[in-house]
Amino acid sequence: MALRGKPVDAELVELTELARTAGAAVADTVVQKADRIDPAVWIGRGKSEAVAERVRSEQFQLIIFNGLLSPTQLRNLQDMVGSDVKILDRPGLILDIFAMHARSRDAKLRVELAQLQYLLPRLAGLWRHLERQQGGIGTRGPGETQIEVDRRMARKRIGALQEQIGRLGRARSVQRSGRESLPRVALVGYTNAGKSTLLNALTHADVFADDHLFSTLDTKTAALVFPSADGLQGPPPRVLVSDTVGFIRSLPDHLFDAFLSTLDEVREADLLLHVIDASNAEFRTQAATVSDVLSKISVDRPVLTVFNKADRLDARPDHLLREYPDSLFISARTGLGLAGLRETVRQKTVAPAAAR
Ligand SMILES: Nc1nc2c(ncn2[C@@H]2O[C@H](COP(=O)(O)OP(=O)(O)OP(=O)(O)O)[C@@H](O)[C@H]2O)c(=O)[nH]1
Ligand SMILES: [Mg+2]
Repeated sequence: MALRGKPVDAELVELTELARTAGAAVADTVVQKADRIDPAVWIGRGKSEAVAERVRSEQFQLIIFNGLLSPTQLRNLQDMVGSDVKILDRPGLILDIFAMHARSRDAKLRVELAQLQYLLPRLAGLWRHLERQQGGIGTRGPGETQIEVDRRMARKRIGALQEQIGRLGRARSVQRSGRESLPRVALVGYTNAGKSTLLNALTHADVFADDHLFSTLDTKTAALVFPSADGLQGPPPRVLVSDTVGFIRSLPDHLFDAFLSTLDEVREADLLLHVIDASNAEFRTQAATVSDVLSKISVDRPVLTVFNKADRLDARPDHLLREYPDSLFISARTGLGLAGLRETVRQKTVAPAAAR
């Protein structure tokens, strides 16, 4: 893995987590001082040569760069390490994880769209590569034509995907409007904060949760049923709770755009639960990333801040209470604080409706 500038440890931890989620074992990490950057290769010239040398001698299979490589940088680096070593930048790595975790047709279409848009400007590099392998006079002409063919096909496919995704989105919105008019709650938060675990704990939905980044690409909605108050007639009050795709710092633009409409649930929610992993040293940066995304997509819904994974801390730190006075402290895993959370959600959703 290659990082640039003065990376905080957290950035290294996160990149390692991403690599692990994608199935890579990290053999070594290289950090480049910010003042020695050669724009042609993203890191320093000397460092890039040293990396290429080590990659060859130790037969590493993959290099991951913690940033966005331009198509030219990618090509230059690829030329240095040779064609059998895979080079990924951070967006490429995240795209790969999304591709791995996409299950539904909808998620698969979205990931394919983002991948094609990411690949389109990089196609020329891929082809140059093949030409070089084949070598020889006469291979260039067909190669160049092939790039044009590929680009045209990619653009056509992008158009078709956008259309299909648009259609699915409209169908979903019709479906949503046909749902019972129950209050809606959406779980938002940084990837791995525990949103899916919390959805399961609150609603007994059977949503997949695990210790990998971006486990959830398909948002699931389930009902949270409150016990009926004594003496009240009729069905017990309920709200609909939706899981969402996790956020991450510098999410690739194409992915952001492709998954944007899945956040409609968030835009239309009556209440957002912002789930924060209290045990993560970087929780403040993570929470800020989430708030930034929410304001970027102009979500202006009431937010309840929920610090999760309390079981990993000894006690609720006083400073958190001061910094986030209205927040709750819970553990989706052990159930700690869930009764209080349910009651707060009830007060902020069904209780006002009943009082009307
Ligand atoms: N110790 C502890 N671990 C938890 C708690 N809640 C969730 N986890 C763990 O944190 C990891 C991530 O949980 P998920 O529910 O998949 O997180 P998520 O926010 O849905 O993640 P993405 O879908 O990847 O964005 C899993 O290994 C959970 O078991 C908790 O309260 N305490
Ligand atoms: Mg999840």
